[in-house]
Formats: sequence, structure tokens, C-alpha cells
Amino acid sequence: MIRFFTAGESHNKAVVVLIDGIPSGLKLSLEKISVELKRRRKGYGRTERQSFEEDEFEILSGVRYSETIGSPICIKVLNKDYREQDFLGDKATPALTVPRPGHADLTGAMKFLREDLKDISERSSARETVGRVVAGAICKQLLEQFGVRIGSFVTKIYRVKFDKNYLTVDAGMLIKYHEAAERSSVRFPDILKEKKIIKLIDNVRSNNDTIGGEFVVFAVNIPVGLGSYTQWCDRLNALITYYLTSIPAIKSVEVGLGKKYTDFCGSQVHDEIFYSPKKGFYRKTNNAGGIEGGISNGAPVIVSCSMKPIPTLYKPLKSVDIKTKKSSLANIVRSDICAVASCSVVAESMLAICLADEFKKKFGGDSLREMKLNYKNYQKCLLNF
Ligand code: EPS
Repeated sequence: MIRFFTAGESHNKAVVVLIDGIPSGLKLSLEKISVELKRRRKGYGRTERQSFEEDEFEILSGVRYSETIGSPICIKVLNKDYREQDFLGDKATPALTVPRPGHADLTGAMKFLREDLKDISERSSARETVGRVVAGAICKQLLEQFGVRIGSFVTKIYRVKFDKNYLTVDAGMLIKYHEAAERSSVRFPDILKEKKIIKLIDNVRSNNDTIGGEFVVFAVNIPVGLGSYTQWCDRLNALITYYLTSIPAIKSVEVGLGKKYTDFCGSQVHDEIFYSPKKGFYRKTNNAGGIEGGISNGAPVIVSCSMKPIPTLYKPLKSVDIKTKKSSLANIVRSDICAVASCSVVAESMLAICLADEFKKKFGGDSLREMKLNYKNYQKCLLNF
């Protein structure tokens, strides 16, 4: 099993991630981890925090001479915006007492019985996702060993939409959209709409508001057989949805055609099955998003996520002071205007972690060598199916 936990607050010394279950013998590229962290920081509409954070990281355990050894991997990512006065010595900064609607401030303070909302916001901040991106970068490297590639592209920012059909069996097409997104400052694959989106973000910024959007995250070269229908908690669609909705601000996840399935009759939407001795069983369409009966069917796994507008607003909403109980405007703190681009990178990481765990369950093994042998054997079984 591959599991991970993060620890750390947004302005404390560091965010730490502990990843357990990565098999031994995986050569780790630190450069690839840095690249993923850099991708997370990018995106037009983010705050100055992302321009000065360097996400310098240090491996504390589980790796020797750049190779995993099977023990838990612990990695620390430094916060350049460390605010010592908020964490050490006697309380030096005034308490924040007016919760932001839509954020964890009020529910968190009531749950943990805290009087300073910073106790909540410091940990519930999306800064925590740097830890997920580090874990995801390692899982991506594990999946690469099996030819799996993960990518994403933004499909909607506020009301500007990417209108091409992305539900395809053509891995090359998905990678093309991903690569176009990589060249865009908002990770939007239709370059003709980029200027419009930038203008939109500028307008929203001048109105002191925020906007959300949608993005697609996908994985290609996934073998048949990950996940299972035999137990509710093993269904691959359920697991992927769980991993992705755990990302702050994600409000919905749709597999394949998602809620659009309801616009059609069954005969119009189910992906018909074909066979050729060369390809084996295959489909020409991919409305299922690569998953049938809770099991991967060999087509690209395609999932769409929606992200709400960030609730930290320069135009604060009505709220109530938790100390005085008087009506008040929410606390104003630094905020992103639009973070959909970064969120898509975090989603790639979460999908990578989920799929790496499924690979481990299906192909087992404490070492990469063992895992590869099991993978090859299963491919042989399928040839004779
Ligand atoms: C974030 C860091 C945070 C926020 C943002 C995401 O930094 P700071 O609070 O210093 O500005 O910019 O957090 C949120 C959007 C949120 O709602 O918590 C990051 O590194 O991603």
C-alpha cells in the first residue's frame, strides 16, 4: 500500500511529507520533483507568495544515493515566508476572530475549540499541497517505469470554456492538450482564448473578487484491471474521486462523461467493444473515462474537476466575530484571484498517488524489480485470455 501524510503550516518553518510503501530500487530524479513544484507555483492570477517561494526541499529518509530503499520517505519543503513571531515564544500577533465564509475558519475553530482563527487557517491553507506535489512527483516516477503518463489541462475559467471533446481513446490527443496547457500562463489549451482569460482575471482582481473553474486530469497507458467491483471501497472511480475531492476548493469530480450521461440514452453512450488479434479488446470511444465496473479498461483514465472561487476575498463578505458575536466583515488576508492552473497540477499529483497505490495492490512487490516481473506476468496472462 502507498500512503502519505503531510504536516506543516503555511507560515511555519516547513511543510513535511511522509510517503510510505514506495518499492525499493526506484532511481529518483530530484530535478523532476523540482519541476513539479515549479509547475504548482505557476499560473496567472496567483499572489506574490508564489513568486518568492522557492520550495527548496530536503530528503530526510528513505533514499540512499538517489535510490529508494523501501523505507518511508520523508521530505521537508521550506517555507520562505516563515513568520517566527506567529509560532515561537509568547503570543505576539493579535488573534484573527472574523471567519471567512467558505473557508475552514469557523468549522475548524468550533471543532478544535480555538479562539484564534490563525490556528485553523495556517493548516487549512492550500500551501499544504506542496507536500502532495512532492509525493505525486515520486509516484509519477514510479508509474513512468510502467509507461504511464499523467497530465492535465484547464477546460473552464469562470465562464470561458474549452469546447473541444477531450473524451477520447487517443492518448496522443490528450498529451497534445496537456502540452498546449504547459505553454499557457493559465494552463488553457486553446491559446486563442488565453488573452481573454488574462483580461478576465485582471478585471476580477480590480473588483477585489475571485474566480474558479474546471480542469481535466488524465492518465494514459493504464493497464486493464486496476480497482475492483467486488467491494465498494475498491472501485477505481470511487478512489479517484476521493483523492481528488480532498484537494482544497474542489467541489465536484466527474469520471468520463460524468453528469452528461443523463442527457443520452444508454445505446448512445456506452463504449462499444471491438477485438483485433493485434490490439486485443479495444474501444473507439471513451465516455466511460477508462473505467467500467470500477475497473480500469485500458483506455485513458479521464476525470474532470471543478474548483470553487477561492473564499479569501479582498472584498470581504458578512460574517460574525467569534469573540464579540457581533456582525462584522470577514478578515482580509492575501489571496489568489484564480488558482485553477495550480490546482490542476495538484490534481495530477493526487491521481498519480492513487494510481501508484493501485499498481502496488495489483502487482505487489517490495522492490521495483518484483513489481515489474508481476506486471509482465499479468500482461502474459492477458495475451492468452
Ligand atoms: C498557497 C499559499 C497561501 C495562499 C493560498 C495557497 O499563501 P498566503 O496565505 O501566504 O498568501 O496564497 O491559500 C489559499 C488559497 C487558501 O485558501 O488557503 C499555496 O502555496 O498554494
